[in-house]
Amino acid sequence: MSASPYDLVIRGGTVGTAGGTYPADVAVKGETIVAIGQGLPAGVREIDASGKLVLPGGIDTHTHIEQVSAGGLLNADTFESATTSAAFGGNTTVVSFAAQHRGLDLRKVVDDYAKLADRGALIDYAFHMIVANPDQKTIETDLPALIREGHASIKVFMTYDLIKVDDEPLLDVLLTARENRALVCVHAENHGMISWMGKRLVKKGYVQPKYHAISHPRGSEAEAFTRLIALSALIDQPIMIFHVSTAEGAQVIRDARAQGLKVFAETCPQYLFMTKHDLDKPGMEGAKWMCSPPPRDAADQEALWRALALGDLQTVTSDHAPYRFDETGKLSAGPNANFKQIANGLPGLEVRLPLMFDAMVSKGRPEFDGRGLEAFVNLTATQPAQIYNLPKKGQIAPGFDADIAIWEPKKQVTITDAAMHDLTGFTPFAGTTVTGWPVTVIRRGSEVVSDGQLVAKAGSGRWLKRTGGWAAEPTGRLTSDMDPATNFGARIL
Ligand code: DUC
Ligand code: ZN
Ligand code: ZN
Repeated sequence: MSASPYDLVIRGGTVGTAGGTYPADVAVKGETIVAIGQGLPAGVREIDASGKLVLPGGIDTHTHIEQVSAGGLLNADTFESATTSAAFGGNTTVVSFAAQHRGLDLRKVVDDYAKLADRGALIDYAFHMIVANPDQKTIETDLPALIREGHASIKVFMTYDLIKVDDEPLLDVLLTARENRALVCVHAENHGMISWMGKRLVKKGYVQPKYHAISHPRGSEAEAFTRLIALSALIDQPIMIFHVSTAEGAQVIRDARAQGLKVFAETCPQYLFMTKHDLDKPGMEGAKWMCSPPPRDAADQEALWRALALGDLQTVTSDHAPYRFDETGKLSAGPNANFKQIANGLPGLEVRLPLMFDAMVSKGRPEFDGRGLEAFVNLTATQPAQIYNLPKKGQIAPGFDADIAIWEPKKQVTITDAAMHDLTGFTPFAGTTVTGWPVTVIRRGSEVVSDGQLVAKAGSGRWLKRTGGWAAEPTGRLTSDMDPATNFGARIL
């Protein structure tokens, strides 16, 4: 009898891809998907997926894991706890941050985070390099070398006193990214507006968590997006705008893309399912809903859903930023801290996909015109892989990594603090009931979660080297400011 050609066959399920949904078996050899079809020969191992959806594992491209904040606060998760939580939520890849702070050497920072992830991660991972110290060594030596070594994305902040990068060094970062073929991700809010509002509010005694939402004016987002887009267009460098929260911000992105600019953008569940009113809770409770930018209004939620359906926004990430509701996290400045002293961020790795699946597939958000499942896969796995240069991820197709989440589409789950596998201790989505949950999660052909049980070991995740191409080419069009033909022959780029 000949040996089976397949190590694993996932049999009898419905395969969901960005392009369509159809019944099929999926065969895996080693770490790779090798065949898709009906009635495939038996594999060495078989998983019965009848009645279930077989989807690409989720890719969460904005997660803060085991990260030290600019203020010196270590967040609650380790790579082991965060990636365990991610896997229970149907993910097989995360991109987190190697966070440089002022005065730190970027190469050492990247090495340190790489060691932590190598030891702890259960699913595959990559890093965005946060640049907060754009000195000559970082810009001219470390960034080019690290990009060449496979760290193909950079993150910068336009706000936050201790890490913000002003326009001129931001241009340096954008140019270095262009010359070395990396994507630049940006936290874009107008620093002056936020800082001024925050000081005024606190001085007048408006200190509860709900005033955090007021301290980030809606216009601070559109202003920073517009400025950032002008900076990136000047040197024709693709950008990714993180966590879009307002209708006006989404419109700025739509207009830029309509001009053919290489502007990508994401939003997050907190902006699709929460509003600023969630911060209005007794005492300090509202701190659990505090993130930056803050959740906005119901009309913004609707605008963001439309922007997702229109393709103006291409990914939905968690912006998982786990701070416990105690003195190690949110309340590190004491139980009566003002909102400026409370760490921003909320956990979301485990619930990002179920929340989106429930809205787009189970409840069938009308914007997606009956193609909610395809759009869900596209926004949470396929496009993230394409934009961030992960060529073997994000699709169920022969030749791709066998990163697969098997979903029970009718399983009802009420989200609770206790059920989460991260170390934050709470979820702002507690009490929400969703329909649809991933029950088995496979990473490169090996189960990480099997029928709701964790079976993978810490350290089995792998660093994803992102080289050999640039997922987001510049437009190739120079602005008149940079075109030698219109500026007395000067070659600035
Ligand atoms: N906002 C960020 O920009 N990062 C972490 C968490 C948050 O709320
Ligand atoms: Zn941010
Ligand atoms: Zn973030």
